[in-house]
Amino acid sequence: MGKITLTILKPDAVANGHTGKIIDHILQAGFKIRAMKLIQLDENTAGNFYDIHRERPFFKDLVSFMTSGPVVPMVLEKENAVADFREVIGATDPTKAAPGTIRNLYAKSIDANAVHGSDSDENALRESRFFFSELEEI
Ligand code: FUP
Repeated sequence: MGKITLTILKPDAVANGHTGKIIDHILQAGFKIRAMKLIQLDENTAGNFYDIHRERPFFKDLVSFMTSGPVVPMVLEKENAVADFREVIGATDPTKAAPGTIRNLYAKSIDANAVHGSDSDENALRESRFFFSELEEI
């Protein structure tokens, strides 16, 4: 069980002014913030982050959405971080996200779904290094 996961507060969450409430939700759920920044992704960076989805039909829309405004990537720390965080955010499609989850509370659609959460320890590490290469101990 890994201790870190990577989240991104997506452009919809930032644009709608939900960052404070979402960060509070994450802290209340027992996660510690190891790293955090606000950045504007360009097409190349967003495409590389979602490289695994490059051949999927929604890839172009995903990149265009993720570059539509600033995002807030964060490295979060907690025992069993990856699985616990996916519980906290809920299903990818907010209409299927359990009541009280971040996506249930703040997401509008499957693409504008407020937050990203790593899906494995391996990806948590890769994604954390992707955004925070300066954190050598991760
Ligand atoms: P998740 O792990 O819950 O973030 O979801 P995925 O890795 O399956 O998908 C990554 C992102 O692709 C989602 F956050 C939004 C986008 N996506 C779509 O736009 N349509 C889909 O059908 C599936 C994913």
